Amino acid sequence: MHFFKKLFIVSSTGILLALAGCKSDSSTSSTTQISEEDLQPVAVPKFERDSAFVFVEKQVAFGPRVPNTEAHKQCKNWLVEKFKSYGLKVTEQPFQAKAYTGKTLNGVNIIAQYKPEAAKRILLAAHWDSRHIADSPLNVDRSNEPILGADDGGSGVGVLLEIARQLQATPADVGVDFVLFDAEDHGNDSDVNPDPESWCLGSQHWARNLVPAGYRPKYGILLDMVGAKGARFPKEEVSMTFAPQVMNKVWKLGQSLGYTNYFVNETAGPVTDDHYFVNVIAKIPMIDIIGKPANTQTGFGAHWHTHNDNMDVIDVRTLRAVGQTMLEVIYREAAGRF
Ligand code: AHN
Ligand code: ZN
Repeated sequence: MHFFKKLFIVSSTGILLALAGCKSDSSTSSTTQISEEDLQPVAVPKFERDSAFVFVEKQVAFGPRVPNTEAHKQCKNWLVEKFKSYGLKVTEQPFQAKAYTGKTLNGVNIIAQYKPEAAKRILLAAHWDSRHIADSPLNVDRSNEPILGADDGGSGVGVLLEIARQLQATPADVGVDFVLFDAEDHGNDSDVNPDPESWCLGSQHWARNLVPAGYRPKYGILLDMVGAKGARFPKEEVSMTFAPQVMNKVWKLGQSLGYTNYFVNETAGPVTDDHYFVNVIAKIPMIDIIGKPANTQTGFGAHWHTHNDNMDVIDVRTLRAVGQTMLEVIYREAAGRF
């Protein structure tokens, strides 16, 4: 009897709840080996998709966030103040890096810590800069002008800000470090001379100069292009190489919440994104949730690195699918159930 009861408990939520109700029966006996704690459902706050949308809109309103520009500086100040207003400990990590163009970029990584004293920590990241040119083959005009990057940059940051807001409203027993990388998108996209190291200059700097020093989270999750209408997130290869368990758990959680059109069980080739350098240089296992539709000319959405990457491509349902899944990860991690 004992054996069967246990089997039922782990296999059916309905029966689990029914048994949990029979408290007088089991409180003194050893019929169940599942602790009271395991029976508690994890309470996860609701991700407010409209709030995340407004955070994307606000970034875009500054104009393109290209290093060495006034819009970049203004947006940085706003991001820092926003995180501070949610009670986080914010550190700016300024750096200089030489771009492939020969220009010296003045970058700033932004680190915002929730419960900096907590031992158990996770890393959530996105890039906050936007691309200096619209060099996709699909772009039609003004190719040498910077893009707004509503999806490419803005979306991930918008989702993270909303998560920070939720953490202040509903405390979680886990440390969360938000890292906004700068100068991710100032790389060389030429086919003739592909240069992976020209991308992700902020994350390369951070990975070599960790803030906080000696930082060792359990794992990291990078959000890149997580706001476009109809986005698909295949399991990207760098993520699957360095942190397959995290990847599979996050995808399962997203699917369990009903976001099956977004978190698809497909694989995609490797992307040189911030998580690559965090994995390779800092040796922190990190995955990338990145919008990557199947069978497109560029490998990314049609708006990628074009002037169409503006608020018109942003869909609150996509922001919510990612944001709610991230909240599920955080509050489950806090309950020791991720
Ligand atoms: C390259 O195109 C080499 N990496 C794509 C990383 C990226 C750019 N993510 C957003 N913009
Ligand atoms: Zn980009």
